[in-house]
Amino acid sequence: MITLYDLAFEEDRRPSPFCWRTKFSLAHKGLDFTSVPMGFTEKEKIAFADSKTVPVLKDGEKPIKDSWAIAVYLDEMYPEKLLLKSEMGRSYARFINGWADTVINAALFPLIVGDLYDRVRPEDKPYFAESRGARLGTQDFTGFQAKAREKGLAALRTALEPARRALREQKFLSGAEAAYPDYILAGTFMWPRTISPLELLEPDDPVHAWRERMLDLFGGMARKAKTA
Ligand SMILES: N[C@@H](CCC(=O)N[C@@H](CS)C(=O)NCC(=O)O)C(=O)O
Repeated sequence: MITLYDLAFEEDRRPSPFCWRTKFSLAHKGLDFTSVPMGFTEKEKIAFADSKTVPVLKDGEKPIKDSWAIAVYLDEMYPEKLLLKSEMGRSYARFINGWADTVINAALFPLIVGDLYDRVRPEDKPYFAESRGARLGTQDFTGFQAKAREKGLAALRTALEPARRALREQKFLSGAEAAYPDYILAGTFMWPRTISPLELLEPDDPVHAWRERMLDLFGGMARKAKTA
């Protein structure tokens, strides 16, 4: 039995971009799993994996932490439909992983931090305010978000240009079919989708059409998730 520990917000919203990478990966492999919701301040739930972050996966008795390590593990244990195909595929996915973490997620966070704060579980608000406040240098998340959106939305769209160029030529980042590079970026888009009314993309953007395709995968798994 596979269990996924997944970050939960108010009204059982599931915004974690890293957990979405794993949910797409499990669906890609057709693996059933049980999802255990946890708030920021319920870290005792994932102590067995020696982790302070989610996703954490428990496969039988084996704990695996970190979304990238989980993808590697799933390919090793369930090689039927690979997430990280060839050596070059794996290197490409590693590059996309770093790009999403350090460029795209970093550009997106200031644009949605106020909406995140509004929807975090009440019992997690002090933790969120302190940890994210220290990162941003303020706990006025609404004001910070409004200011960030003045220029930040255009900057984010520009930062997405490498994906846009690829998606003009091919259906998915991974080619004709989706694989882990797509799940990484799709996970990023699930973050705002589940907690913020902000629309990030123009309707004629190839990234927008790709995002629709990602929402449709696996019987509309991601589309069915609670939105803002
Ligand atoms: N490198 C990790 C990052 C995971 C991560 O940062 N997860 C966030 C949720 S989106 C988390 O658990 N944060 C806990 C906290 O801030 O206390 C991965 O890819 O799994």
